[in-house]
Amino acid sequence: MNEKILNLLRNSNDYVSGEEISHRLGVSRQAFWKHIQDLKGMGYDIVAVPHLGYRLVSLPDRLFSSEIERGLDTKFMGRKIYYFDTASSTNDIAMQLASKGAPEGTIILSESQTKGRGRLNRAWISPKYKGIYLSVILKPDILPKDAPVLTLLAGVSACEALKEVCGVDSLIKWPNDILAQNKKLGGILTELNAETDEIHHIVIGIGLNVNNDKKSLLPSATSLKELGGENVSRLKLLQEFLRRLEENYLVFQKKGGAATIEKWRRLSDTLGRHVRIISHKEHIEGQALDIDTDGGLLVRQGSGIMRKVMTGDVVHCR
Ligand code: BT5
Repeated sequence: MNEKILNLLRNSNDYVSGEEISHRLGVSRQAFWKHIQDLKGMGYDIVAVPHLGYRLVSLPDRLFSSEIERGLDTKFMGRKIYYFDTASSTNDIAMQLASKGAPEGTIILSESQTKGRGRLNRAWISPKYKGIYLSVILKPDILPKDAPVLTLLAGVSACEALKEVCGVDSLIKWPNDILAQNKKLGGILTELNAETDEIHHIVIGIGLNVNNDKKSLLPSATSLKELGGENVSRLKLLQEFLRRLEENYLVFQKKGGAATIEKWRRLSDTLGRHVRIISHKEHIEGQALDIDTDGGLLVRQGSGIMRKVMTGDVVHCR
């Protein structure tokens, strides 16, 4: 009923009388009034003027599923939404839901995370209502060894959405950092449930700093608000990201990863640089030459030997 009331208010540029709404929706005046209080409690700014009625002045800065669904034209990406005000980690919830059969394209969103994670269990700082903390369930018909391309695909989709909605030029530091002005704007955490030759499901987690104030950010981090000086609609950015993710993923499913990798090369901040790659196994230093078809980074060491790196933290040396 809340949604129906909202739709009526949205579709009117003027005040709508409470009596008319109650009548049209077949609810009592008292029940209608309760719904209005409910919506106000959710942050919808609804003004009531005696003899004129009700008017929707502004929407809350929340990623409610009903708001996301409006205007989202994807086929399956974000068609099933789990929304939380606070969650431990959206990736953990997504892994559980996927194991229970949640369909491809299901998304899990939270306004804040108490145990937001990066790779190797590092913390992802997730202040309430400031960023986008999203996990997407995918079930691609690919071998587990090719899954890293999906991290690249998510990064490309994020950069495309950032450009489209905010006009921000962002770059990707291999494999999963979204950078703007050399600072970390977002990160991607891809997790799989797979056997040797079969993927059951993949969860792509993405965290983006949107309306964070400078003082609440790590020195190595930035946010869209810091970059542009004003608040950004998380809702529009999220919708565009889902749209781009679906578009790129459909191409990937049909034709393989070549198009993703081509786009990634153009958005890469790593290729051509002298890099140091730190993994639990070893440190490798050399020139980042290219990206392989499975998403691995090809590095030429000082000795001339070519190495392919599948995981690790990259330091851009120069
Ligand atoms: C990442 O890991 O960059 C992946 C982050 C993925 C977060 C999303 S949020 C939704 C979903 N649910 C989750 O639980 N996770 C995903 P990594 O490359 O390991 O980088 C982690 C490092 O980034 C930390 O050790 C910090 O140095 C830094 N960091 C932490 N929070 C940050 C933030 N909000 N902005 C920029 N840098 C941050």
